[in-house]
Amino acid sequence: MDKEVDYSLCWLEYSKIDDEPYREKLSKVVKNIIAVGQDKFTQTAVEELKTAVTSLVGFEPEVSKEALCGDNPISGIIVGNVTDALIMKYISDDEIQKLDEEGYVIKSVKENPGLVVIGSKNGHGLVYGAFSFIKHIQLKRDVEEVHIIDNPKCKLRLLNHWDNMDGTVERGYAGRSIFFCDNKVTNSLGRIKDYARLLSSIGINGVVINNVNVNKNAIWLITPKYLGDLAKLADVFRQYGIKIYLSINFASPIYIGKLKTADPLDEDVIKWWKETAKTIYEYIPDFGGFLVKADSEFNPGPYKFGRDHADGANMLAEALAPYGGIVIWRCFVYNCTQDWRDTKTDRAKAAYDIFKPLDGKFAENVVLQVKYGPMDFQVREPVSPLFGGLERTNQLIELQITQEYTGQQIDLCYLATMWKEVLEFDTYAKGPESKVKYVVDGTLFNNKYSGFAGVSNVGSDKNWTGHWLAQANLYAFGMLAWDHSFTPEEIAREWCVRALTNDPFAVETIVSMLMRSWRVYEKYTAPLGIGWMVTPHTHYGPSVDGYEYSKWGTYHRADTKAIGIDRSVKSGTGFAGQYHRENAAMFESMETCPEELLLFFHRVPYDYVLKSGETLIQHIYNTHFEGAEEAEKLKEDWVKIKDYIRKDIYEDVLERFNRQIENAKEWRDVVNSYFYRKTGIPDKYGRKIY
Ligand code: GCV
Repeated sequence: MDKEVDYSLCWLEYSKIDDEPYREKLSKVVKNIIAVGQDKFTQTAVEELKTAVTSLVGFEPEVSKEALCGDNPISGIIVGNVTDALIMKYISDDEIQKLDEEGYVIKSVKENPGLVVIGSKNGHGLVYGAFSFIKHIQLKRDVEEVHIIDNPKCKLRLLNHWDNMDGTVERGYAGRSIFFCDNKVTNSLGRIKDYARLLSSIGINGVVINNVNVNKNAIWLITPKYLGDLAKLADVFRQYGIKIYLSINFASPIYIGKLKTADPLDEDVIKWWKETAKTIYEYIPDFGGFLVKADSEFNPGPYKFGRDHADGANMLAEALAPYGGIVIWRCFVYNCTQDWRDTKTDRAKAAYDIFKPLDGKFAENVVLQVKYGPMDFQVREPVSPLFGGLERTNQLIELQITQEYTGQQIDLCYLATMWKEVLEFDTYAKGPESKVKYVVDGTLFNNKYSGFAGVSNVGSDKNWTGHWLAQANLYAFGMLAWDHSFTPEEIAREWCVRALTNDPFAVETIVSMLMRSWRVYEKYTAPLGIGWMVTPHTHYGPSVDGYEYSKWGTYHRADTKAIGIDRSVKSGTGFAGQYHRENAAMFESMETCPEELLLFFHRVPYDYVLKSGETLIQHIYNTHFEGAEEAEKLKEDWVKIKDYIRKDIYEDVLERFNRQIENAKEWRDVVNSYFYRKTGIPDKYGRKIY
């Protein structure tokens, strides 16, 4: 595949399979590809299989069409729709019944050894099926007896890019935007195609390409000024089953339409959005829809016009409905000009207070996008009470793949372990087993739209994600969005074999490093769920009081006796009461509150004894010493596998670990000194604090 600049293809890099007996077996199957249909998805699937086989096995397979293959092909991969006669010959009605719209079957034919069939109900499924088979052979799985029937669990599997048109990426740690440069849409479509391939191979079916903070030129993306160029991007993505979406500015009718208002109930405003939608769909017939950050962090929204979020979202939804588009409306709404002296206002409560009363009032093509926690992507937060709280509203979970608060792709932090805990959280909305995963896959409340939105960690860097190992987060996001039953460990292992090395010792070492990295990061940063304590604005490195006297609603309120926020119903802000009964009771009391969230829910004296038998202050010291040591251990492990890793990757990652170790020490010393000075209580093990 032609590349304009040098960059990695991550898990689609395809180096030749070194296991000869396996390659030989495989060669029999992959020497022919029989493409039943002629549509663009079949072409994509065939092209991908051909590229992969050529590199993995070492020869170019023959591609033939239905007419040439006759009734009884000897061996090869048949790719086609389940309604095609040739495919129907091998795939039973029963199997077809099990397929959803985007699902696929991969099956070796018993009566015809050496023949593998990939079938799906629609084109997207065929592309997913092709990528799945490629994964199958990269992982050297059996090709003689393969039988996979797979469907995505969630309908929407989206990436949000916080890319600005000047080429910067808000909270981006991997270089510049791959979509925009100098206020223009990129014409480097080769890289976009490779991006589409990577995303499609992990099941992503939509990308929002611009930042949710929509300013300046980006406001005009929804106009013909940019739509022609965007249509070219959409063409590339379409080929891989991915739709493009745009973030919009709610006040666009004023900025672009020269109207006096953007009031969602104003006739002219309604008309303006309808015309805008019509124009967009003329350029991009399968445009996904709008993502909206409204009345949030200085972005305009319906409040400005005396309306609520349902009024705003539904008006836009009506404009998109004739074309099948959706409105994704973010719930990240809170008072960002709070007085820190005000102890009654609790930012954690805001989203639920605002959106719960609107439950059931949104149009059927509106989806609410809810950050996993009630604050803002901290290393540890409770699950947002909107999951399980919203019972009659479509919803997406918003996860942050980009490591804004989790080490900025300098520090290693594999986020799948955190996401998995979030997904496994039981909301009790309909009794036990009402887990977040069943909210976001739409089954708990029978939603028309639901799924995952991940804030992308991708940029123009050679390795796409800044830290090579941060590719694992992108990979894991796609895998979990496709099927939340995957374990973080199996995802890490798969990614590692596909993208880095297949040496068993190296693989197990890297998997272990990934699996412990979130906890390591948590240990040396803010303790027990209190969050923040980061350097203001940049959000990397420690500043314990950095956000303490700010307007952002992000306080730990440490004094000489205690730290934490009382969010109980009995004596605090009442946030704990936003959960269903079982969880409300659990969070309400210090004794039953999970300890990792203790300071999020409670104000705790430093001499409070934790379940480990250590006091709170001692726990803070211990975890910070441990975290810094464990960061060094990550580097030591990496050094051990030097011989199994490509030299440039090895060196790049080593450099990141050196920086991580410095960061961890800085955190350890700043946090420990802060609490030692506040409390005057020494470390019982007599370690040097500063
Ligand atoms: C895109 C946090 C980040 C902002 C981000 C915002 C959001 O506040 O620091 O950079 O803005 O979340 O999610 O909208």
